[in-house]
Amino acid sequence: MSRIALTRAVSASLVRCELTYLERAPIDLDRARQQHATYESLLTSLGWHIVRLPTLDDQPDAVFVEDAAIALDELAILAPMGAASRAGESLTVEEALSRFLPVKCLTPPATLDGGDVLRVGRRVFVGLSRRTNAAAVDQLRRLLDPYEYEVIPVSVSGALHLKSACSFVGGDTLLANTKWVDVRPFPGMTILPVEKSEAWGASVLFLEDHVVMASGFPRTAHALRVRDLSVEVIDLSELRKAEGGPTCLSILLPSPKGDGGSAPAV
Ligand code: CIR
Repeated sequence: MSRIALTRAVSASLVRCELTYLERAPIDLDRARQQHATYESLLTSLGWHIVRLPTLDDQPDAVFVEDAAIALDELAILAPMGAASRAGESLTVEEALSRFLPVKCLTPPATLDGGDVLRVGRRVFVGLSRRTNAAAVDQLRRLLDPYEYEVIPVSVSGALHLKSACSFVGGDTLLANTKWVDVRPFPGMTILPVEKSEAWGASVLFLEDHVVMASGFPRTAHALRVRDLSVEVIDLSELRKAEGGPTCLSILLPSPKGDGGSAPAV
């Protein structure tokens, strides 16, 4: 049985996206759409069933669906997004998620982007970034305590989100740009550092035996392949100009109970 990935088409207004660390560069919208289609096809070929959220042409960053919510095994969580300009994305995400999972919401003053949430088993690491605050960590901890998740804050600086700076890549391994993320909250994990020349390479989408990564990081790809991971490299040049990466283009729903699968890191 396929697993479900929520995605959303590239908005016509993508060129007006939020930018925090990158200078604005011309984005080729057609190419962005082709790259997004390739991403969706790749997920499909890896056994994911794509459920498309409604297109929101007046929401520039709406293609980066991961930021609007977190999907865990037992529930999904929506939060006020860290960028006020993105608030209009949440409703359609909530509607779609509620078809699959109970949905709970964080409330102001909490702000949280899903890109700051990295789940490894029952541990939920939450990046404290420009988008996600300590109030979100507190609320999330209270919400998830009954489900026996441990919520662990992690300092992020120099990167937009926690998952711009590090990714779980299976076993006990964290691929990380250690300049952007404090790895002390990950005791017991093996840190696989990216090279200085591949600062953005630490953002990869781990799908159990496959890793999806953007092109342009050959050393990181090699380091993952020698760990016996099957690395799928795709061109995300236009979406990267909007500070997006491979994780932010989908919300991966947990596997239905009983199919023998386990949830990926999200
Ligand atoms: C933003 O600044 O919100 C978008 N331009 C990029 C969001 C990328 N999200 C992610 O990596 N999780």
